[in-house]
Amino acid sequence: MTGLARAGKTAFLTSAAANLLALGTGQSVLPGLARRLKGRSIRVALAPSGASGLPRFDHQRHLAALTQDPPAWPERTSAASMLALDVTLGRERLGIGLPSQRLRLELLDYPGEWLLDLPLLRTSFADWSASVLRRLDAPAVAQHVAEFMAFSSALPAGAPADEAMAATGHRLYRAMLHRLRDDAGLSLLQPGRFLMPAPGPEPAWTPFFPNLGTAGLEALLARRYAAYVQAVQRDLNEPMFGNLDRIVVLVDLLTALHAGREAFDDAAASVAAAARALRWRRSWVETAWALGHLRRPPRVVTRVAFAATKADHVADRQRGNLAALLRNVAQGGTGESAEVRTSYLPIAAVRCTEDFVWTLDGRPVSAVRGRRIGDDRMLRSYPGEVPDRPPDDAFWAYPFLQVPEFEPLRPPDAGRGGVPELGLDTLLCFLLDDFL
Ligand SMILES: Nc1nc2c(ncn2[C@@H]2O[C@H](COP(=O)(O)OP(=O)(O)OP(=O)(O)O)[C@@H](O)[C@H]2O)c(=O)[nH]1
Ligand SMILES: [Mg+2]
Repeated sequence: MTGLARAGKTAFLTSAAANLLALGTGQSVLPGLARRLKGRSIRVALAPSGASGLPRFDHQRHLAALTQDPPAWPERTSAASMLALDVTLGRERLGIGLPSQRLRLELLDYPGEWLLDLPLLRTSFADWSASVLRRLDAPAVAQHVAEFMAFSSALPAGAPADEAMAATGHRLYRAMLHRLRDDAGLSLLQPGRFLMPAPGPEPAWTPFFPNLGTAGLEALLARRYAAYVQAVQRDLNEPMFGNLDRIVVLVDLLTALHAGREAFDDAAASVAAAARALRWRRSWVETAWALGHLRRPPRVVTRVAFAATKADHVADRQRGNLAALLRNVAQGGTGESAEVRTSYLPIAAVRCTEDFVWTLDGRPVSAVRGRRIGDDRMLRSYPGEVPDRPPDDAFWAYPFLQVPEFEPLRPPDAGRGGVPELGLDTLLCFLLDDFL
């Protein structure tokens, strides 16, 4: 499961675990999945993450945030983690006497920033530098990139391989990436590990930055870039990424629509890049196996779900457009084929609002209402029309009014009764279809 910063990954895992655990205790949650069980019993238990070197997803702590009074959101996450569930299905009535069916469901919280590193595997340092510097040369980001760009343009073409210079450029570039993400709301930011470092100490080759030149400094930066790309490649061989057989990509398009045209175009470019990376990951992994670079045969990704998150910000009748927008933005996604099934869904893993009809200027509109974090009163919200394709000028004349931070609906029975969701049920049915 992957998604850019703030896309809703932690909320998704917390809700998926809570709802599956509740289903296992006979609560009436996940109705679609329950129907697919056709009367079979289901048991679900949190499993230790086994021999994996990854930190375990702290389900209890995240659920505790949602169930406190008033409910709060889980904290930001700064590393990959793994949630593991053991699922046991009883046999259907006709299968009495047959052994039950068991599944270890491992959900990896894979930072979206790292997904955006995959395209680097096929990009040289010179090409990467040229494309980054071109993108930074836009008026919309000028205020955020000024310091790095001043440094970059002052570098003499024949700069020697100087460690201090590499370190200064790196520091400025990295600070700029943080500003572009946190202040400008951009997401197509590379390399991803500058924003979301891999666990463990920072490797010595880390200090590099995009640069166009021909001399010693350039060669040093290019060598470090190559070492970075090699590390990305090596990780594909790790259980972390090499062993996936289905992928969920979470995308917060509504916030991007609110943030404005530049931020939206950038988010769209990130989703398209991620979808492309997933498309050729298959051929890449297969080639690596054929060439003997992998220790064991690769798993094949059979299902990819693109989910537009926080869909409870808009009313039901707009959510179809939201899914269509995501499909268009992913530009055909991973490509439909016999082996890979792709789906586009609107979801709210942790539902905060209910739909209602609001009369605005004498006309009824489908709106939502919920509590804003830290405010007792109900807030009514109609952010605007969700476009079904990347919006045109007319839309940007009136971008989304608001995407407030809502308070989660209170989960029944301190979370033991599941977490109110929207569309998560459908998504889980899609992912687990063959098992069910
Ligand atoms: N309305 C609504 N808001 C949501 C939902 N899921 C997440 N959010 C909002 O989005 C924020 C980010 O959600 P997280 O689950 O922490 O996102 P993340 O991808 O884990 O974020 P990082 O770990 O910081 O990268 C939350 O704090 C909520 O404000 C949802 O289903 N509905
Ligand atoms: Mg998180």
